[in-house]
Amino acid sequence: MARPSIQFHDLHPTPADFAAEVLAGLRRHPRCIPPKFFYDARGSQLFDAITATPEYYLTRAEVEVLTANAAEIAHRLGTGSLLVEPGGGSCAKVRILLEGLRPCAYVPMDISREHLRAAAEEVAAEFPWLEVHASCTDFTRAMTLPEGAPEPEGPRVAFFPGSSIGNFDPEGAVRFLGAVATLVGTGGFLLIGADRKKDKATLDAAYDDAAGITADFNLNLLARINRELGGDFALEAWRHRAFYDEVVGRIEMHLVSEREQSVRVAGEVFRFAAGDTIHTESSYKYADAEFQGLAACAGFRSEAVWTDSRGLFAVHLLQVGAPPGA
Ligand code: AVJ
Repeated sequence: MARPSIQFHDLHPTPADFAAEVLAGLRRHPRCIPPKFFYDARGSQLFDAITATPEYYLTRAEVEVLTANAAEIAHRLGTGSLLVEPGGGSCAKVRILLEGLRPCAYVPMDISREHLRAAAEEVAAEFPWLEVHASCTDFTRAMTLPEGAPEPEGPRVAFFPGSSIGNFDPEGAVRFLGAVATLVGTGGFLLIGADRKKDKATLDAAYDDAAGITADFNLNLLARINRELGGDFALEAWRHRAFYDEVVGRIEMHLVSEREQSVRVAGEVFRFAAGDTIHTESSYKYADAEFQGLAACAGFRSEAVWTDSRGLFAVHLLQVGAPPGA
């Protein structure tokens, strides 16, 4: 059972400055804190619990789509591809594709070093034929292939599941898609999950489950600030609010101050009136044609789009066309 361990490439990404970003976000109006800070150990657990709630359909729907279409996806991509997963720190959904796809190598990229290392080793153990080149990097700053990644016979393929694209505003999404297009090059592919627009009731419930797990996930941000930044948020004086804005086409999550209060974070005092909010997440929803339009702005054309049986969630296969003038 001896097999080479994974290749681990460490680009030593600069960790996010939690204190600086929280303070900057609390000084701003409207106040906001970036959603990337949800995912401490407790937040990651709570996110996993969200994906198991009856209301949060996204994960189940995407897994259904990938499972039902794994063979066709593999057929369209061919074997011997180089499969890259930006933010793929847990190597979870890619398992659905690996057996059929048989890529020449898999390159998960993530900023979270030990999480990435453990997940990469697990996937390598589970698929002994697979060459794994884990790359510790902040893909939002540097999306490059690690040195030593093989030159594939087949195409370069990026995989970005989960509707994580929804956390970007549309301009940011085009920028991200452009970086992916550059990474995979002309003829390269992107397989990406995007949650679809749908009725407000379904979306509101998905982000405000009856068991209150999404509320705990949102409020955990304040607990994290208290713990890590010497904050004194009174957790009982804050409430989770999530709603779908049908005009903008996005979920907004906020933390709402239940009363007038002042809060100290890292020595700085912030005053909140009753009803003031901190915007903690946006999650954009896209009609298929709308998403294809964004992708076109970044140089992709649509090869295929698959949805689940209820039509809730889309997985898009996009290919980089020849650059204009080529
Ligand atoms: C991980 C960003 C895709 O927006 O649906 C779930 C995060 N927030 N419930 C999403 C999330 C609240 C999730 N993404």
